[in-house]
Formats: sequence, C-alpha cells, structure tokens
Amino acid sequence: LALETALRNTAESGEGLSVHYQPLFDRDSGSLQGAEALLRWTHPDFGTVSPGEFIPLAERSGLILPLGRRLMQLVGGQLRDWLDAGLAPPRVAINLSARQFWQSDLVAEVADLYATYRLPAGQIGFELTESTLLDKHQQAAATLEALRTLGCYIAIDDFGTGYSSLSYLQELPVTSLKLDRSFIHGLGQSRGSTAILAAVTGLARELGLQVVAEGVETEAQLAALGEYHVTLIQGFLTGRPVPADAFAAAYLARE
Ligand code: G
Ligand code: G
Ligand code: MN
Ligand code: NA
Repeated sequence: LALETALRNTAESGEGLSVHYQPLFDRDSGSLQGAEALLRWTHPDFGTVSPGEFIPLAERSGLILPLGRRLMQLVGGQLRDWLDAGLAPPRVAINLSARQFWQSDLVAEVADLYATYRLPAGQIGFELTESTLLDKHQQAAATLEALRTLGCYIAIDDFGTGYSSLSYLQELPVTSLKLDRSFIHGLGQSRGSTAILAAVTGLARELGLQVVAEGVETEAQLAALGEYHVTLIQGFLTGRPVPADAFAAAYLARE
C-alpha cells in the first residue's frame, strides 16, 4: 500500500520518472531502425523499483493511465530536443497496456503528442500484446486505424505467447510482430522454437508484416535468426536499455 501511495504521488508530480531507450538494429546493414521506450522509477525511500514490480501495480490500480501520459510527454519532449539539436532519432516504440489502449481518449492524446512536440509522421509507434486486441476486434481495428492515420506504426509485442487464433492479424492494421523472447532463448536448444520461428516468419511474409526479434542475447541466436531472414534485432547482445543521453551519445549521429 505504501508503494502504491508513492506511485500515485509520482504519477501526479512526475518526480523520479525517467525513460530508458533500447536500440533496434537492422542486422544486415547495422543501421539503427528504432528504439523502445521503457519507463524507469526511482523513489527516495524505495530506491529504484523495477518495472516488473511497478508496472503490474500501476495496471491493477489504474495508475498506468497517468503514468502512461507522463511517459508519452517525456518521450515527446526528448524527441523534440533531439530533433532541435540536429540529431536524427529513429522511430520510438511505446508499450501500451490494455487499459491504456482501451481508454476513450487515447487517439486524442496521441494526436496531441504529435502536435505539441511537432513530431514527424512515423516518429512514434506502439507495442500491444495479443490479449489486448482480442476481445473487441472491430473496436480495436478502428482505434488502430486512427493511430495509423496519425502516422504511428503498431507492433504485436510478445508475439506467440497468447492463445489467439491468428485470424485477427488479417483484420487488424498492424505493421510488425515482435517474437517473444522465450522463442529466441529456445533457438538452438529446442526444436519447437525453431519450428515456431519458421511458421511465424512464413506467416509474416504472407501477410506483409515485419518481424522483430526481441531478447537476443547470443551470437548463436543471431545466426539462427539469420537463417529465417529475421533481420530486425533487439536485445542485450546489440544494446541494452540506456538513459536518453547515453542513447544519443552511442547511437545518434548528426544529420
Ligand atoms: O523495462 P523492462 O525493462 O523491465 O520492462 C518490464 C515490462 O514493463 C515489460 O513488459 C515492458 O513492456 C513493461 N513496460 C516498460 N515500460 C512501460 C511503459 O511505459 N508502459 C507500459 N504499459 N509497460 C511498460
Ligand atoms: O514485454 P516487453 O517486450 O515490452 O519487455 C521489454 C523488456 O525486455 C524490458 O524489460 C527490457 O529490459 C527487456 N529486455 C530487452 N532485451 C532483453 C534481452 O536481451 N534479454 C532479456 N532477458 N530481457 C531483455
Ligand atoms: Mn515491448
Ligand atoms: Na516483448
């Protein structure tokens, strides 16, 4: 309860919140293709609280809505700073939980984000899990369509861990699939992971979707992904999530 109170105060004040950015690379060219924004929280009494702890708490308590708004503002402001400094930031992905996706003013909030920080189309995207999109297909499609119109791309996060039929992929305007890291870790170890990789990359090709591998930690995993022509790579092997300044210093070149 004390932690929830502290998180509520943080959501109101914004103090102690920051964003880490993890790079996403094209394996063949080595070029930077994106970044994932990941919220971080440090509190004077509780110290650094891991997102594995405070994100579920935020979802249960509803605080994910004000925290998500804070995150969007932090990302928007950061992108505007980088653009003003003559840097060329890649597209940045923001994770959305179900509650955030289904809030009625999401599209207005995102439109406001683009306008406030004068972001170029395509600068922001979202990562959603399958379970978020499953219940109400048609409403989900309408919201995704509106986000796409604003210039956002849409990735299905943790792809392959849901229980869904795959048919929803045909009906929803998504742009990419992020293979869950449990498959990536299984590569070279379990035949099942390789079989799933083959199936998912085949499906994605048929549907015209990008495939992103997340959680890539070893050269062996990278090589296995190459065999299935998965070229978009994110993971500790190619780059950990780091604070904005470190991200810019390491990855952003002047235009
Ligand atoms: O950031 P890792 O570094 O530990 O993130 C742990 C989990 O928290 C992941 O599932 C990630 O998607 C989620 N997460 C991180 N930042 C955010 C955020 O800003 N919003 C939401 N909804 N989830 C986030
Ligand atoms: O659920 P989501 O995919 O949004 O989770 C993002 C989380 O994955 C973040 O906590 C990030 O720190 C973590 N992550 C990123 N790369 C790796 C990796 O190579 N290995 C592991 N174990 N976690 C990773
Ligand atoms: Mn994610
Ligand atoms: Na994921």
